[in-house]
Amino acid sequence: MLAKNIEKALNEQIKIEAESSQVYLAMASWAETQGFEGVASFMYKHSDEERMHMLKLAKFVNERGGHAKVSALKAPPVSFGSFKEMFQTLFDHEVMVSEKINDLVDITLECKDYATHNFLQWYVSEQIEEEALARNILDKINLIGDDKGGLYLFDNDVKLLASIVAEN
Ligand code: OFO
Repeated sequence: MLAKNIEKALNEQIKIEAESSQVYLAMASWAETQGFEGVASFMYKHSDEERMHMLKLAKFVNERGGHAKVSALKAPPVSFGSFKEMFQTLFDHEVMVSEKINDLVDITLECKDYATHNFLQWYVSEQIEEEALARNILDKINLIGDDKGGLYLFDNDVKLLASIVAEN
């Protein structure tokens, strides 16, 4: 059975994952309108993954006798300036999510809720991968700058990355 404070904290994380999905969906749509098919498909997939993270949490909360809440979400931005800014936003967002997951892990230890602690380890590992991926893309785009040819090749690269992410 989940303690009330853990249920509340998990519900806050459910909202964060849902908002992440929305942000990446907005990024996908913006990239698509800019003609960057690879970046768009990467972001659509990333948005789906965040929804999966949200559902995994919701199912866990309900299985443990709590109630997963579906909250109103903050609307994400409509446009993102440049691809460099967009990937910086993505990276910063993932760092924020990692901090929230770490806070959650802290609470489970304080409350000696080892089942939730164990469940959250999946998210801890996932965040290591997501931060590394975002950092990797950001490094690439920082190298390219505003070079149009470079951005075209980058888009193709990211498209490949999206298909690899989809297979896993
Ligand atoms: Fe990208 O974050 Fe979910 O967990």
